[in-house]
This record gives sequence, structure tokens and C-alpha cells, in this order.
Amino acid sequence: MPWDPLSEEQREIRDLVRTLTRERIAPRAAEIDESGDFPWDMVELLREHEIFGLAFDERHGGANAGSLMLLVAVEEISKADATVGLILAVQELSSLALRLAGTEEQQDRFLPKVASGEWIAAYALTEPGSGSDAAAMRTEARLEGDEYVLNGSKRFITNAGVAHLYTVFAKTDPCAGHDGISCFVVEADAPGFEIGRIEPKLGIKGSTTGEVFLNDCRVPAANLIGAEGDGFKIAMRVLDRSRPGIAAQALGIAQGATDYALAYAQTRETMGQPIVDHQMIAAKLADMETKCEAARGLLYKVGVMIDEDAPDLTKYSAMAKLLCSDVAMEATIEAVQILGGYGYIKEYPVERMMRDAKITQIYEGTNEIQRLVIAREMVRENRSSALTEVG
Ligand code: COS
Repeated sequence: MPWDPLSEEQREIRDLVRTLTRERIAPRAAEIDESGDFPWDMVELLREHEIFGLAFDERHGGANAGSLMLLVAVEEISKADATVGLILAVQELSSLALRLAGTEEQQDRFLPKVASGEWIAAYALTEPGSGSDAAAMRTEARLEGDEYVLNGSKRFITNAGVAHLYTVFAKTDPCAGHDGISCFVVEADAPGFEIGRIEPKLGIKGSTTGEVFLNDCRVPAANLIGAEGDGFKIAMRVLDRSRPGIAAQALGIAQGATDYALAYAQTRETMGQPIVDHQMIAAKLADMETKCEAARGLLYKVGVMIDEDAPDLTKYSAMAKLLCSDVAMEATIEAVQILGGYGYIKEYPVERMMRDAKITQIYEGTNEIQRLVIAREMVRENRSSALTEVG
């Protein structure tokens, strides 16, 4: 049994998720990719086994099992199906603003439905003209009586059209830059809330990615999360805690591809021996395994940091997202190579894994943004070199 930092109870939950993944999720993975339909049966499975509530407080119907546990669950599921892993990760992303900055009344109103999975949630930050530069958003919200009226559009929104609750960012003061952004809960049936095009994509095909239009969309003033102007910082604090979820999805894909390639290499023979006995194949597998394990070390450390409310989370969260997603891309490309021609056809899962891996280097902040965040934090640390004089 490999070493890990999990408690006995956490291992039991991991075993349950592993069993569900092997018996119920893996058999659906190719179909979900092929049809591109949102897998409501998988949502039902996660609901039934109370997986959505793993990291939520007991007060909101959760298991209070912590962020590390959630990351492990996303990783395990994503070994077989990155779309289903994403559904779990995005439920976390989309409820974090409420959990970090919502009032008790707001939390009690919304979180139990999200923790149980009765409601699917979405996070609407990105716009057609503002992705990496989140503060450049143009969606506006103005207070009219006891309602906010939102106007604008959002793009690349995961769970668009299937979510019941959207965490939406909009400018309440368009002249105030970062400090003019506010955060709202918008329910899918709010007047003026519309879903636009659902994008056809390279991978994670069962997950919806779509446009959201806010045309004089009215929400109760009580749906403002935090104070007016708190939105940008809330968005960043959320991403510090949600990027590890994407890292976990990426690591799951990487390990899933590595495990599949290993099993294949042990049975496939060329030149009179299993290809795993050819040194060039063995070296690829050894590198894939080593990179997965290194990525896991960083990811689990970040899980513990979130659970312990550690400072400098920003840097470590960005590092975990960067490393795990780059490892996912490298490992899946190598897995396809190890399977050769079989790696390139749909009968085998590694081409799907390679397509699914790509998005993990892009969403929740491109890896270029992660590098920028990491380097900024390094400069802020103001540390000294072991060599006393530099330059
Ligand atoms: N936690 C808390 N506060 C934060 C923060 C964090 N992680 N990061 C920044 N802030 C604060 C800063 O301290 C600053 O506060 P003051 O104005 O009080 O000094 C304010 O927010 C503005 O920060 P900064 O100047 O760093 O903002 P930038 O516009 O330069 O943007 C990046 C920073 C690029 C990091 C941000 O826009 C980003 O993360 N972009 C990617 C967005 C993304 O991931 N989108 C994916 C889609 S959402 S799933």
C-alpha cells in the first residue's frame, strides 16, 4: 500500500469513490464523450452517495471531510472520467464565494441544496473580452430599490444551462477598477437570465460550456455576496481554493493514462516480448509515474494547507494547478505514444484522456497566468539568496 497523508476515515471514503469509479463511472466514460450529453445519471450517483457534500460543513448537510478529501475524490473519479470529476470540482468552485463571504442567512438559504447536489452550481466570471484580465469585465449591476439589475454577458461558463445557481461577478461601479466589482448569487429562473450557445469542444465533452446573457436581469439585493466592491478579492480567494480542484482533475487524468499504458505495455508484445520490457517504453512509464507522484505531493500539500487555513495559499495553489496540468498533458501524450496506432483510435481511452487533459492547462486561469501569479508571490516574499550578494 503506497504511503499517503490520509486518515483512516478518509481512506474509507477514497475506497468508496474508487469502487464507484470502477463499477459505475468508468463504464460510462466513452459514451459520455461520444454523446456529449450532460451525464445526469452520474450527478444522481454522486447525490446518492453524498459525494457533493464531502467538503461542506455539517450545518449545511455536508460531511465536513475537508478539502484534501475532496481533491482525492476528484482525482479518483478523473482517473476514469474527467467530465464527472469536473462536475464535482465545479460544485466546489461555484459555492466557495458563498462559503467564504456569504452571510449565515445566505449560506443557509443556498448551501444545503448545493451540498446535496439537488442544485448544480456555476461560476460566471469570464466574459468574451475578459478572461486572464478578470478585472476588465464589462457586466454591470445597478441597485434599483431592493433589487440589483444586471446587464452583460459571460462566456466559457462550465455548467451553463444545467446549473440552478450561478455565482456572477459584475461591476457596481464601472469607474472603480478592481474595487468596483461585486459578487452575486443569480438563480437560473431569475427574470432576464438567459443561456446562449453551448460550445462544441475538443474534450470534457459531457460538461456544458456556454454563454450566459444578463438582460436587465433582476436579483434581490439580498443576493449580493459580501459588500459592494468586494467581488474581485472574493473571486481571487475562491480561485486560490478551487484551482487545486482542477489540479486534482488533471492528476487523475495523468494517473489514469499512466495506469492504462502500463497495463497495455504488459500485455502487448513486439519482437517477442511485452513492450514494457523494451527500455524506451519502460523509461516513458517511469517518467510518467514519477511526475504523477511529484504532482500528487504538491497537490496534497495544498489540500492540507486549505484545511489548515495556511497563509501563502495563492502561490501553492497556482503551482499545483500548473504542475498537475502540465503533467496531465505530458503523461497522456506519452500514453498515446505507448499504445501506438491503438492510442490514436477511439476504441482505447487514452486519446480521450489526451483531449480532456488540454483544458486543464487553460481553464481556471491559463498556465501562463499561474506562472505570473507564482512569480509575483516570489517577488513579494522578498527572500534573500544563500549567496549574500547578488548583482
Ligand atoms: N487573494 C486575495 N486578494 C487578492 C488575490 C488573492 N489571491 N489576488 C489579488 N488580490 C487583491 C490584491 O491584493 C489587490 O488588492 P489591493 O487593490 O487592495 O491592493 C487586488 O486584488 C488587485 O490585485 P492585482 O493587482 O494582482 O490584480 P490584477 O488585475 O493584476 O490580476 C490576476 C491578477 C492576473 C492574477 C487575475 O486577474 C487572475 O487571476 N486572472 C485569471 C482569472 C481566471 O483564473 N479566470 C479563469 C476563469 S474563472 S473559472
